[in-house]
Amino acid sequence: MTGLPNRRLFDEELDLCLGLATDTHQVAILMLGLDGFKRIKDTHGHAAEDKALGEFAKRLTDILRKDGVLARIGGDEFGIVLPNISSLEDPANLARRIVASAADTFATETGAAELGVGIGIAIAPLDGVNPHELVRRAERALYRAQGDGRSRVRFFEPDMDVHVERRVQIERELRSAVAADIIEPHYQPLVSLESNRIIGFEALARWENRTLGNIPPDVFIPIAEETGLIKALGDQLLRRACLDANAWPETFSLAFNISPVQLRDSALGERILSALAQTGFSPRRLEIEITESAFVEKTGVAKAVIDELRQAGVRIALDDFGTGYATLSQLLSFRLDKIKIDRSFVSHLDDSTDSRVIVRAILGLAKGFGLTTTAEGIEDESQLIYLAANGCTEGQGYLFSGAVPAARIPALLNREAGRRAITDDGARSLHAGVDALSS
Ligand code: G
Ligand code: G
Ligand code: MN
Repeated sequence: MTGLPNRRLFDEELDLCLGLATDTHQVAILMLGLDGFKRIKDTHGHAAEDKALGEFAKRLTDILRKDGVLARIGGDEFGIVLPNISSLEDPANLARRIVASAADTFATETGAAELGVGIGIAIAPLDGVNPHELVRRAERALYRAQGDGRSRVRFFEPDMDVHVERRVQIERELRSAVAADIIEPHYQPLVSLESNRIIGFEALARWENRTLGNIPPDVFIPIAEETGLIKALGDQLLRRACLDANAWPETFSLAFNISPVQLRDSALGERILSALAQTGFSPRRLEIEITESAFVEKTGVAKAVIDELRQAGVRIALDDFGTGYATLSQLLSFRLDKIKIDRSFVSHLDDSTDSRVIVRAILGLAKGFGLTTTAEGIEDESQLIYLAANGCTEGQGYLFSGAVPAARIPALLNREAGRRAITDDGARSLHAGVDALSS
């Protein structure tokens, strides 16, 4: 399909080159992995996947010419041997050119696809002379590059061995956790700053693993995305969250996070709506949280999914606002219901004029467009008072509660009701603070 040599030929060539390697005659091995490749099949189908592979192979061949040996190692992995480099700059330059060439979109029958390429580099004899060992080390550097983000390049470093083993272990455990459906949502209360009452919960995935301990979502969600497990995991979490939320007071909303990678799947809207139908949870009570980077994508898939959900009555919240790189016009081309102010601004309300200016600007912007606002990461009373005084409608943070398991929600709601009965109305005490502040 790509017309390139295969793994066996690659190994033979590598053997030949390594036989000549000395301190003054260094050999570089580059392992390349396409970022976002699995998504192409999901979004554009199998034929598109083959076409993109062929196109990528052609771009590589054009760049490399006769300078080195190029092979397709497997699926979406390619290998390059540079037989005689004059300095580490040679492989680094080549890697940069490859990354640049992958940045152009790939044409498919059903539209343009975006790919990136991660590259790991090992040098002989510096990093070893055994071909298997060197390929393994270049692959470890590649793993690390992919863990760093899209289209990254990394040289092998000895300490990578450990991390990669953990990454592989997490991936293996994640597979069985998803198969066994044991990753569960916990719930963090969303509080109305008007009434000072809980009005809903945000679902936050929690995974307690027997051998690895507690693995946070910022670690396992990206791995789930890379491995394609995110589809099954997202479905499981939403279904569970809807079932749990069915036990809450009927006015309570459920906020659920969807990553930009999930939003590249054009069937996502349909799957969310069918989870709602199957669990009998009303779309009007669901709020989907999306970060800015989802709005930058050019493909329009995210927009179509968001439109579909909004049509059904689902609300859309812009998560971690202020930390991304979307332009205002990109954001405004989507219909939104809510902006969540990133906790980095909230945590500096006390000590940074800039944060106060930014927060007030966001609140003004939201008000102008008729959007509700949630301040994230409220940890103390003074932040709460400042936000309420400036018109923020909702809050979330450790001051109220962190995320708790579903089973603890009744107790949390009882505690809230009890506190209200004993200590005077929470809303009144909050508003006393607000009055004091503005007088
Ligand atoms: O819960 P905190 O506990 O550590 O969450 C860390 C990050 O993981 C947050 O950015 C949050 O949005 C994300 N996250 C938590 N749960 C989910 C989930 O179910 N799906 C997705 N896509 N992201 C989640
Ligand atoms: O990106 P998103 O907003 O979905 O992530 C929510 C994250 O914020 C989770 O990791 C959650 O555990 C964390 N979080 C929630 N409340 C607070 C808080 O008051 N302080 C801090 N530091 N983190 C919080
Ligand atoms: Mn969120």
